[in-house]
Amino acid sequence: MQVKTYTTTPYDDQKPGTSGLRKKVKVFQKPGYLENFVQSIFNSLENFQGKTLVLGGDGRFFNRQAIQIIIKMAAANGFGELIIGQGGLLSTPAASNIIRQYQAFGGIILSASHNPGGPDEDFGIKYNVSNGGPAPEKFTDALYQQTKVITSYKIAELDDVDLDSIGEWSLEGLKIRVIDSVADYAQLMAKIFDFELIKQSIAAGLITLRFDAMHAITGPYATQILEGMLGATAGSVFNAVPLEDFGGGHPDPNMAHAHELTEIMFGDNPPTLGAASDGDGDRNMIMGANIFVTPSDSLAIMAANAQLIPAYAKGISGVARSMPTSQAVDRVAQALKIPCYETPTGWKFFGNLLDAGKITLCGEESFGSGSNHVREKDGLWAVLFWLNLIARKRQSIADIVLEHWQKYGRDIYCRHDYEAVDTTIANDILDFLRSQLPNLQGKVWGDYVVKYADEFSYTDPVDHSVSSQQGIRIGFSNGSRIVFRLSGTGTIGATLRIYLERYERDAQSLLQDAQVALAELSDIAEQLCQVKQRTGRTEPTVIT
Ligand code: G16
Repeated sequence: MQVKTYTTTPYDDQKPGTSGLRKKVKVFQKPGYLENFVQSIFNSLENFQGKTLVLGGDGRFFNRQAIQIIIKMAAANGFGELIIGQGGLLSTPAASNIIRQYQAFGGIILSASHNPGGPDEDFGIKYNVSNGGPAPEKFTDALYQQTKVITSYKIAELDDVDLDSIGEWSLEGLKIRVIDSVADYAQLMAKIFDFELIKQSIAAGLITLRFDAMHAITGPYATQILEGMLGATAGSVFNAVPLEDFGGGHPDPNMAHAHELTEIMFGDNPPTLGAASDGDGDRNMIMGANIFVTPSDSLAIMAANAQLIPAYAKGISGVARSMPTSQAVDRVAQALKIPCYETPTGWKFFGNLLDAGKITLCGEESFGSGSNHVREKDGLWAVLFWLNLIARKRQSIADIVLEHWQKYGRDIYCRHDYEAVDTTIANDILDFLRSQLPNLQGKVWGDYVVKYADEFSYTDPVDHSVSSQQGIRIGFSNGSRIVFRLSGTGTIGATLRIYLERYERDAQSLLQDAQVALAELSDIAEQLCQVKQRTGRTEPTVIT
């Protein structure tokens, strides 16, 4: 195999964020930009010669070109085998499964998740390790150091690989396997859930559903599983064809962006379940007829009912949630007498807990939930969980949620995002918040008395690594919380996220509108961070 070494100079902006490196496509198209990052990944790895690398992405613009470049770089650097999703497509959870199932050394996943796609939009790349999960911070820190000192990268002189034909062949000593992107994942789902029961419930008309694939990666997965294997009516999955620009949409499954689904679920004759997934298939939104289930509630309800699902029938060992996720699941864990871990934002922080068997289920407010079946959050898995749950309980989603609140109380929750804020202003806001922390305890706003105010720091219970500066928490004596942090996934300026949470136990108040119930906390948040005053904005860019 002919290998060419190209000299290069470092780019200074290749620090991975919450989930890999995300930038505008135009940035990735700069000479050597992608190559520098990929070579830096390889330079941070050891003992991979002759081993297997999994490759796939969410199909967004630049996916195919990037995959051809990475194939040649992986070959030049000494990988022995590449497993690639057909068409260069693999959802993030499917890629995680392939890494585990085929015992690969690791995988490169190309995605900017829920961010828009197209020539002027976003692209992303991340490395997953042999457990199938995102590389831990120790690795991404080392990788960042490599990007700062890189001087050359290697590319094998090979023809482009035919990504569209399933098969196996050898290319000058390198084994290449192009696999069906959906088949292994679909089989895994059939092992976890009671497909027969769901199928019967759908056939009997007890369950109807609509799934918005948002022209993103889950289209083929959802069509095969929901319509093909479970018998949902043709067309139940809509926006099902993955497009390089997601049809011009923003593939983020929330009520702001999945508005078509939202209209169906709050319209006449809504189906039993409505769901959506994101660009790379790891996020999910769950809706019932006239109800939106917050991701934090969804996690809590899953934990409370896990024993109804075949794979979790013997019980769950523990649960985890990211720090800004509501405390709803904590209450379930307490009732089940199992541990509940609070981790920083980022799925990578669940990996050690899952590997060590300390938790079975985990989730985040950012529309992500998952279990020990893979090491990524999994959008379609969550949808199947809810379908299995409805089929077992024979209740509507609204009734399941209400019953849960009646038993555990409700953590009324929402997140306010201020996007594309000038980075200096955003950093000043965080500094301003930090400066107030020592004096906040005991401060009173009406019913809200500050119990604690701190900056979240996490010590991993398995490898004892410490992650500090993971968000500012203000906790109140009535159980309410306000959390502030800057997003690690945006590509323009900074995104300030404000997470609001209020606990309600009173049966008469369970059904309140979240925005109304959280209005006072939102005012307190503004007094604390002054985002409106400092940016001149009058309201958040997105409320989820
Ligand atoms: C990624 C991470 C999640 C995180 C989310 C939002 O999700 O995997 O763990 O919660 O970003 O992060 P941030 O608040 O820093 O923007 P995804 O779906 O974008 O890959």
